[in-house]
Amino acid sequence: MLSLALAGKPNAGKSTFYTAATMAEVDVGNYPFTTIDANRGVSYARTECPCLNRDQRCDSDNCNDGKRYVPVELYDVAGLVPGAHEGRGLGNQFLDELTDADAILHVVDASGGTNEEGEPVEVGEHDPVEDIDFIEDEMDRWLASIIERNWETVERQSRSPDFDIDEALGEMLTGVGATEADIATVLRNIDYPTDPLGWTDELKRSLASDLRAQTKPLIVVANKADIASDGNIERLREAADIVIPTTADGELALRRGAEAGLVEYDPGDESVTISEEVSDQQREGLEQIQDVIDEWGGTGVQQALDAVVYDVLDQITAYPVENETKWTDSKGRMLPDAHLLPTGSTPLDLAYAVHSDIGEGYLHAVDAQEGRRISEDHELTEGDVIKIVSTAN
Ligand SMILES: Nc1nc2c(ncn2[C@@H]2O[C@H](COP(=O)(O)OP(=O)(O)OP(=O)(O)O)[C@@H](O)[C@H]2O)c(=O)[nH]1
Ligand SMILES: [Mg+2]
Repeated sequence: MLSLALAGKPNAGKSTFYTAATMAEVDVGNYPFTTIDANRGVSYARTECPCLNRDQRCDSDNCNDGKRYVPVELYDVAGLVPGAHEGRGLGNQFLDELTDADAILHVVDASGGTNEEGEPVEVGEHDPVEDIDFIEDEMDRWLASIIERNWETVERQSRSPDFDIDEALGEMLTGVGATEADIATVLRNIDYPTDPLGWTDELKRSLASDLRAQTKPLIVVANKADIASDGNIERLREAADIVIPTTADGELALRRGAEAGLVEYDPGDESVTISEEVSDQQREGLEQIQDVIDEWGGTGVQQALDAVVYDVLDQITAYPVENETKWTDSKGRMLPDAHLLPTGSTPLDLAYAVHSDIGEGYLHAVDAQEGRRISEDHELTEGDVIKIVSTAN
């Protein structure tokens, strides 16, 4: 499963985002370092279910009238302050927790109501644009310090006659969550000596930051958009590539309201239907959230998850089925599973994602929407419904 981490300054709203996105109970408080141990849970990316192309909607628990929710792992870690790589705040422990994240949702308090350390100040007093770069900088320094610590080992290995710099770096960097492909991509773009003694500190640092950019892509969640000035949001948008104005608090209220039957709302919807039963005060609160939704196209929570999964990590959703006409599994359930795969994936990749045995016994695949066989190296696209024929099924 893809793994997404919520990172950012203390008090930015990470745990609120996490609670809204997973509906798990965690501590939320208006003081720094409310969260100490990472919370891990399941959240979802939203897409259009292929059942919309049929007369009948599917019966998956993760589909609501064609709104399909595909599971991803989300985790909420302790707040990070400048200097974390040197152990400030809860420092290094937090950074280590990012090792297995595929991407990072950087939660920023766009209202400027918390200072550099995450302590509450007057709304607008702190400039959130100043918060944008420090996470990447902290991660770069953290990675650089790991590389520095392990460099001696690489130097020692280089005395052996069959030493290979790429192999040695590969071994070292897989430990911080990089794949062989990541390492190859990064090394292709820098010029470096084959003798580890010839590497300058600057070169090691640029290896660290290139690797971070490759393995930890990031978007900015401009949270507390309900109380942030439009000017702040605009300036954040100028300062980073992908910025999603968000009210995590608002999303949480809507999800709880939906659970209690007070509103009709599915995560990611652009409108909310408020029941007659709410109190005047509840109605006022809900209407304020609707204002944020109208202004930014959603509360931002679902939009941020979708942006990371589909735009940043470039995933597609594929639906394996056993029956290519009914789109069902062996138990007759229609479109029971959805798999996220990187763009460019093939039916064989999908087979392996379902189960390694299915992949190993792969014979051929059928595109169930088109009703025709497709080759092993055919490139899958978003929403493909695929029957895999394998010796293992
Ligand atoms: N106005 C507003 N307040 C919010 C929003 N999201 C979170 N908050 C408030 O911000 C404060 C901090 O929220 P948390 O979710 O605990 O923040 P955190 O980033 O997990 O903080 P640490 O665990 O201390 O790092 C709480 O008082 C939340 O109610 C939002 O969208 N709008
Ligand atoms: Mg927290």
